[in-house]
Amino acid sequence: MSRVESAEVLLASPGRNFVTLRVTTTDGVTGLGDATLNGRESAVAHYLRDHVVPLLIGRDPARIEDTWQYLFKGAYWRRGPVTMTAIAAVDTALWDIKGKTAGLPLYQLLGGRSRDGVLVYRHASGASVDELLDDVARLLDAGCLAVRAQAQVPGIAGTYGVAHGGRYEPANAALPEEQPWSTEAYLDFAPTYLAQVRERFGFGFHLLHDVHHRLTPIEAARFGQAVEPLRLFWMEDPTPADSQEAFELIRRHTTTPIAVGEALTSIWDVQHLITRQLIDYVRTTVVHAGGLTHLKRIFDLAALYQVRSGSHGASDLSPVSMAAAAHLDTAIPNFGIQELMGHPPEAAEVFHTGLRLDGGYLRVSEAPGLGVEYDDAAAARFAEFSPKYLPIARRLDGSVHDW
Ligand code: EZ4
Ligand code: CO
Repeated sequence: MSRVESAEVLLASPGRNFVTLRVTTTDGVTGLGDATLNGRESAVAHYLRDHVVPLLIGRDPARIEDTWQYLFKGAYWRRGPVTMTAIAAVDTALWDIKGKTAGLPLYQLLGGRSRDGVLVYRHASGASVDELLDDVARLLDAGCLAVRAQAQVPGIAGTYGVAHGGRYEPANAALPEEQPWSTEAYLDFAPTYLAQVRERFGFGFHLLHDVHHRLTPIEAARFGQAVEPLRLFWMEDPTPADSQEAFELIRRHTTTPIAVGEALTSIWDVQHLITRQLIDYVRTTVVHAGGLTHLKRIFDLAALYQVRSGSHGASDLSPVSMAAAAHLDTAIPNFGIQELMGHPPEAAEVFHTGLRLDGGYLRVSEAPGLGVEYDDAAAARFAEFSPKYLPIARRLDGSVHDW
């Protein structure tokens, strides 16, 4: 019987830091899993090396669910992003191995194809409204069907989501950059630029916006009401979901759809949001929510309540994650949309994915498993791995705000 022979934690920084787990079986089959936790990468790398890899050696790689339960329940300590990302990396690698062993692309093992392509949304941003409008035009001209729009709030340097020099990479500093925040300025400004996007480009595409945890529930309710005529596809993370009940207040006041979950790691973190129908899209991901096994469990629960998937797909989720997400998105009945931010060009030298962007749709390859190859020679060219932090937000009075 095949056994896990080795598991390597691979660090590379092709344009940004990525942590990858590669599991190899005694049959010589390899599987890949993303283990990148933005700003906290080495915590997961050490968790894997010190506490997980020794448990994998000699295990039956076919026992994916059992391995998930073993790592989750065996840790004793519940959930947490470091643990859940480490479990996700193992889980994804084992699914990759199962697909390669079966000679089938992963979506076939997850129930087969439910759709021809995966609807993706891309990012438009600008330091001014004119710059944002140009960026939206660029994406629509390229055939994009869904666009997330973010603009710099006047006077608020470093507003979340705004690219500088064509690139947006929030974890950019050796120590956290501190950015100012004004809820009042944002609430006055954001609805006006979103309105300008609709005025210029109409309603023939999906328009999204990420509030990025910046509002209280009642402020979020006001924002949602203000943008109702713009028919957003969603407002994302209107308030932190530390208290899931907080969304009841938002929901009482607005029909603007809500998406939550990119920073959450388990089914219990979204249970109340889903079962009380407080959100419309759940943004949990393969890499941070315990892998394909656990994410499918979340999406199956969501399906019972007409909540659709809308997985996080920022540049800090590696191409391995994006491939895994695209396979799951292809298979599940209640897929909604997939974020596709894209990666620095160097990442494509290390990770060869068979993913294809075709108009507004992402398509998986028919290669067995995830269909991703890790190029060790290319990774060696990007071996220098230095810690990078996400920014910190401070209100104008100097106190810390949710970033
Ligand atoms: O801030 O991935 O919707 N996307 C986002 C991201 C997150 C980063 C954090 O690592 O909110 O840009
Ligand atoms: Co977000």
